[in-house]
Amino acid sequence: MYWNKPYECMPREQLEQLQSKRLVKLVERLYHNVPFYRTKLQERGLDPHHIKGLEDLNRLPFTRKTDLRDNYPYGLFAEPINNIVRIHASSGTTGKPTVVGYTRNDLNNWSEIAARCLMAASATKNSMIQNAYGYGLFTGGLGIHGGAEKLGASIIPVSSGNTEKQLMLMKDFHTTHITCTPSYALYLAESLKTYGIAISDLQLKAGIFGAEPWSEKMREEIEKRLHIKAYDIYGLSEICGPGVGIECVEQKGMHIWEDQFLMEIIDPVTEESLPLNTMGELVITTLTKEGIPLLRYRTGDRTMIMDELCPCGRTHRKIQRLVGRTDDMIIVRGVNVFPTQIESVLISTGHVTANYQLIVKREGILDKLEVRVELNEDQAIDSLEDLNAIERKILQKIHGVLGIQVKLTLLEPGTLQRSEGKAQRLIDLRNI
Ligand code: DLL
Repeated sequence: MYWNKPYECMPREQLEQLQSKRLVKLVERLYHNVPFYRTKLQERGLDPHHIKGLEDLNRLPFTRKTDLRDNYPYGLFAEPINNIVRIHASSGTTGKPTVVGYTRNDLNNWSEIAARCLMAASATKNSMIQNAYGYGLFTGGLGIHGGAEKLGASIIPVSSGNTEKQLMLMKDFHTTHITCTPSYALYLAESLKTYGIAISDLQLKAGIFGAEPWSEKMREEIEKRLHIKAYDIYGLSEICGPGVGIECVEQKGMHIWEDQFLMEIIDPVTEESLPLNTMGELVITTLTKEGIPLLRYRTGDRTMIMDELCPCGRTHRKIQRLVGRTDDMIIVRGVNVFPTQIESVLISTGHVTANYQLIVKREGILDKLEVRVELNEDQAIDSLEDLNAIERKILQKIHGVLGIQVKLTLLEPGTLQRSEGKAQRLIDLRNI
């Protein structure tokens, strides 16, 4: 089912014409309204009439997260502040947050795509959506909220945290859809037993999970434990929060709403554009944003644009499930690994949970990795030999699949701290 069929199923030729037209207008506006972009374009000898359409995309400059920081707080805004009706910000681990501003039209467009997402992930006007993404400067809560209201579904704006209350509401309010991070979804599943709630007490049908990398194995785990369909949703605050893209019922890649976002995949080192079906860094140009439109924003997210028509009928291209962020990549003896790859292997052994943490240290020029993971609750261990055997088996599997040697620490169930939002999987002690 579609929220906006004419747009979601627009023939590709027409979609690309629309993108071209919007790109030309965008460059014109940025040139006139944002000194940062005017300078960048002038440095390349460009003014707006040089940009005729998609074919000129390659000539345009990239934007990086540091550009937002350097122009903190409002330097990249393309509208006067009195036209900005909402501010969001993402808190980096260090320093100043990245600040974004939305005009009234931006909020309308955002709720439009969030509504498309919710519907693509099986929600309808009749759904009861429990929104456990954080409300506040983080875009998760209010982004989903706007979409659900537009859709006409019933929304429970519970925000993140307070697990006991989440489960009580889920049961008493007959929640059909839950929205939160995948790691928190797993924690909710784990906590059912603690609070004496049975799956049969719930009417949950689906979950819409994103904001952090997760693996296909993690999806299987969540679906199995909560008896739901788990859909992957993508977004980032610099571009507009949740709703940039979503999986449809096919659950094979996320459609990116290409009438609003122009995507490219580049080689993060050479910055060259890469063809479809090739892994690289996702770069996004916002085509409709007024408050803070961005040209060729380097997301740092690793994925590929899939070259295939989706049976669901949507014509907007899909990206593959995100492997992770370029900055989360660990190089262990020359092998590049992402936390999600380790997650997949761990879950597939059947002995441990998806509660894990990776600790990476640098010794000389080598990264050393410690994998800390909790054993399954029902894992029978009668002796030290049993434990050693499990450890050997997991280490072999990690080596077999990923080709890396790690230190493995098996923990009692419930040892690692649970997160209510984004889980911190990687503890990087490398100081680089
Ligand atoms: O996490 C927005 C969001 C909220 C998305 C709710 C989905 C659901 P930021 O805090 O700015 O915004 O973080 C954005 O999170 O660049 C990715 O690295 C990561 N991320 C977001 N969605 C996914 C996903 C929100 N589905 C950063 N899979 C992005 C993997 C994701 N990583």
